[in-house]
Amino acid sequence: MPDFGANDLDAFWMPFTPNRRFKAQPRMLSSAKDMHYKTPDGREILDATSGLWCVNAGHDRPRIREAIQKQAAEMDYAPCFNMGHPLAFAFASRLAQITPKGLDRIFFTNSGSESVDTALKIALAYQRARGKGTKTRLIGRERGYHGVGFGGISVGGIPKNRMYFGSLLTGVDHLPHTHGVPGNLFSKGEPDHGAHLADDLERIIALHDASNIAAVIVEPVAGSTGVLIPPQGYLQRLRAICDRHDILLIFDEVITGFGRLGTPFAADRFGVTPDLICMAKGLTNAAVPCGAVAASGKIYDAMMEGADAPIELFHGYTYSAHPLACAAGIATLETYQEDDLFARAAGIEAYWQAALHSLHDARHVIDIRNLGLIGGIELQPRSGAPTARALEAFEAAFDAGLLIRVTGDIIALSPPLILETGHIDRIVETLRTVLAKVE
Ligand code: PXG
Repeated sequence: MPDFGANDLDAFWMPFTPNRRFKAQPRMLSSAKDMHYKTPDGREILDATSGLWCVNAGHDRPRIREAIQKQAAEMDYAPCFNMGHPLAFAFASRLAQITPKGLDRIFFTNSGSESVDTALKIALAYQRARGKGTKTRLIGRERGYHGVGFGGISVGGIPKNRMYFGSLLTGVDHLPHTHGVPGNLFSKGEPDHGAHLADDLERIIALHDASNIAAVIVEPVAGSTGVLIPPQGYLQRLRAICDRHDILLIFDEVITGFGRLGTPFAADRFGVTPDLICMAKGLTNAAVPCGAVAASGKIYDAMMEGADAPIELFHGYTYSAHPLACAAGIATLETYQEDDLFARAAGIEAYWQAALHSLHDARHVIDIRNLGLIGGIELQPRSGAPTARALEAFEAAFDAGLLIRVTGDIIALSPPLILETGHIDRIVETLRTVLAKVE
């Protein structure tokens, strides 16, 4: 095992990790620049996952680093409860310039999970503020990932993320997920079939009545569950049904925001405007933890006008609009703009798609799907040992100098938007070699 100096591996209880397996054979990252990490023993690792879908502009961007350093020297922290600091307002205004039209009220959080719980709470409080207090039910989707707060796992649909944690929120229903529709295997971009799955929302509404339903929340493209691309027309149909029944639509864009699909938000790519957008990750290029919820003016105004107390929303975090996060966030948005990174992602999407689909005949591969700079490669699970094959592929890829992400038996890829065709070639070649080797 490499020498980690004074480090002992026992104390750190690692998140979403098989701790004992990892600690028997640790994989460490010690520095990062642009498209690459470095290990403590100096090996370069090509980052095909933007960390965890978050370092969209690539690692260690000077503008972002310098903004954080400057802010740390100027003011480390300031409260935002009944106080303000200029960067918080500047960051919100800046962000509101790239959110979809009308979604220009920004509530800051520190993570995607907090953004989700914030959006759900805003949805409930909004319904009440406008005199529709019976609208309390929430609708998520099977296989959805909305972080790890109790709200998020309640509307989420990944069984293992829910089953250990008690009774969760009551009053939640789930739409069916959109995967496995006949004719959709190896789809390039949005699959042709499956828009009708949105109609299940009508069934849930018929059961509970719209007068009891506050909001529907979905990831426009489901990421963590293994890259599920929405069928053509599906999100448009969800929006139409929500409109028809006066139900809020929340897009969880923690992964799809900030250029991942070649547009600022998935809402732009699909031409569907939700009422609330959850974001995090690429918001600050992950350099400082930060999340946000963008709400429509309609929601904000109703909350201001309908409030029955001077504080209109009893919600917030010590670190909402933390000065370092605001500094990092403004510099991140400037970096995206200066380097035109969203358009860059759109420009390289066709090459990415063709390269990924060239793996259709690689060993173990049973499906490939893609949109924007996202890719999913599904492997045939090993008989009697689901997830083992993908985990071994992950470990073998790391040994071969490539960082990928696996979930179940699916490889999920989401490289920084700065990547070049040569990086794509390396990703695909390494994967082919790794898949040939893994049993
Ligand atoms: N919503 C979505 C859609 C996410 O993808 C969260 C909420 C929660 O964000 P925080 O910041 O609380 O983790 C996420 C997070 C993976 C992976 O490998 C994905 C996430 C987190 C960790 C790993 O797929 N997404």
